[in-house]
Amino acid sequence: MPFEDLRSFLAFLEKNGELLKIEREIKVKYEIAAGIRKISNTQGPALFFEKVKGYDTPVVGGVFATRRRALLGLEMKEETVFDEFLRRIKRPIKPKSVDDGPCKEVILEGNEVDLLKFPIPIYSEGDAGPYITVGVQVSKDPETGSKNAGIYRMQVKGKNKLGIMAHQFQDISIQFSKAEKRNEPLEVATAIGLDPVIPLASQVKVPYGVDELGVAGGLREKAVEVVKCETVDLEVPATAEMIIEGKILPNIREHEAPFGEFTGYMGDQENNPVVEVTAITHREDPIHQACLTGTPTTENHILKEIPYEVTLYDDLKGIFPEVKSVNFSPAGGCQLLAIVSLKQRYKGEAKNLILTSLGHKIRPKFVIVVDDDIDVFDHVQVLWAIVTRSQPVDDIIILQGVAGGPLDPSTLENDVTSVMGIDATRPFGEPFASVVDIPGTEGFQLPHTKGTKESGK
Ligand SMILES: Cc1cc2nc3c(=O)[nH]c(=O)nc-3n(C[C@H](O)[C@H](O)[C@H](O)COP(=O)(O)O)c2cc1C
Ligand SMILES: [Mn+2]
Repeated sequence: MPFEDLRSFLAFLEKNGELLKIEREIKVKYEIAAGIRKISNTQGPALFFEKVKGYDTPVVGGVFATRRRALLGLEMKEETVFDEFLRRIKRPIKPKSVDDGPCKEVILEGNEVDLLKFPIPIYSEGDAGPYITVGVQVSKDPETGSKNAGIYRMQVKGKNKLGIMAHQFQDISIQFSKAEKRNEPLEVATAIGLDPVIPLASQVKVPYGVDELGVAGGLREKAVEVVKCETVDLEVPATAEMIIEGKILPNIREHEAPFGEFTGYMGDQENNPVVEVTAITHREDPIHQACLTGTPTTENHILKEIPYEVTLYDDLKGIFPEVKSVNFSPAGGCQLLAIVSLKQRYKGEAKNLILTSLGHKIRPKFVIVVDDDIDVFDHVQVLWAIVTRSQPVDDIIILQGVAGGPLDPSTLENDVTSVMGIDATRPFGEPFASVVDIPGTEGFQLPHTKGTKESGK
């Protein structure tokens, strides 16, 4: 049975030694983030900050800081997660409308709206302010009504004002540009503190127009229950800890960021849209969920890893049926570097795969294709394949002026990048040196040593 909400998942984590309660008073500025950074570096437990100085609401952080916990949230095992995740996202289940839900226990509208009452952390040195980093934004296409859910960070700018940063090629940006052309705001509701499957499902790169909450239903094998908002025409997960309703205002841009980004660098100040908050609804005793972004590996990366890998794999599979596996390395922020293994069927297929991958919705900057005997998750094997199976002059594709590279500090122009593909497969259909093999390695018997299972002691 899937977890119904964040708190049931937290209870499960605590029981299994995966959540640590911190009773002492913690500061909202840097200290929450420092705790999450520490456990991210050590693969430690999620942290529940019971007392945040100056606030009544507790904060949980680092829920997704380890792949182990992402798997626990999905209720899947490492060995089968790829296949199971893929199977389930193929069978989306539409959200189910319900009349009421815990996210409505407290309803604040008009003058009662005050974001500053909540312990929204300041994460990294130099950040422009407090940030909501793991809210799932729900919104609708103003023309077709198709729904979307994604995670786009928001800077708290006042009691009822937020800045929002969505890359121009994200689905919510397509919706917003349609609204803006009509000089209309785009309604948006941000759900914070959700059952763990929803944030992971929001990262599946389905085509524009496909509702990620339906993907979440498929992944949980049970519909996400949704409830109508108070001030906007949207439906949100009913068991959320908190919902922020609002609208992105047309034709307004204000300073947003710097912010410690998923690339591991401080991003520059940008001009980004502004959200006017129209209502906040929450549980009687809400929990704020914090999520760290920064140098790899953080929960930002873990949240994207499996969904991005499975999506690219699935989209490639229809064109390249012998694609074997995909890795989005945390080294590339789980976005900018894709490693794909393929059993080539004909000469040049790996290069076709590079071109398709570089044009994918995820927009990697580097794509490496290796043969199917290489483990894409083992970077020594991958580098070995590059070094020994590719000739730079024949096997490297470089293109300039491609839209992509979001937040990549090496780009000279925002969101415009050069991209590179490396074909590290052996030349197709030609004789090639055989890999060194030592017969009998697997079956070689080591003498039994004290304490090993075989010794029987
Ligand atoms: C923790 C976290 C924070 C994210 N923040 C942003 C962000 O601020 N802006 C953005 O464009 N994408 C951000 N993303 C990535 C998007 O959520 C992701 O690309 C998603 O698939 C977008 O959905 P869409 O394809 O429906 O637009 C974030 C992802 C995670 C896991
Ligand atoms: Mn989408």
